[in-house]
Amino acid sequence: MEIIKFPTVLSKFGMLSYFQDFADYFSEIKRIYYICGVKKGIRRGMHAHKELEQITFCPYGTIRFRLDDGLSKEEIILNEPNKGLYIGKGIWREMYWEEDNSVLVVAASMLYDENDYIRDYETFLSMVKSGYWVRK
Ligand code: T46
Repeated sequence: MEIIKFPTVLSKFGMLSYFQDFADYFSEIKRIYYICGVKKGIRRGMHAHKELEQITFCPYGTIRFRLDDGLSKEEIILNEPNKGLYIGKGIWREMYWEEDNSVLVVAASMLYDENDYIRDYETFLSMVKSGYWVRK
């Protein structure tokens, strides 16, 4: 997990943020998806990924992430358009919509693959214990 501050250009016409140098995180963006039309109070996520790595940001609204590597838990609030969050493999995530219609954009290192999901928390914990992921 890492917070990323996107370079931002401010002018009287508004704010432009960009992110182009992602080689420190993963080699290629294979997929971009976004989640919108979500009401305040909704929780999404509740899964981990075997291999997928992602960079995510919230260009509009407020979304709270609860991240869990199986040993410790951390909460991150995404509420600024130029604040990104890198989520590595093997991290259990839950996302809480703190404002109606908050938007989540995600750049992903792999194509969509349901087999990469771990949707059962006990299975996730047993994979952590077995050393499935080498933690940095
Ligand atoms: C993640 C968090 C941050 C697809 O068909 N293609 C896709 O690229 C994605 C991401 C999802 N789907 C399907 C799979 C489900 O039938 O869309 C449905 C909703 O997916 P899910 O319940 O996994 O959505 P979230 O919001 O719980 O999780 C998503 C991503 O799936 C996940 O990788 O890390 O956002």
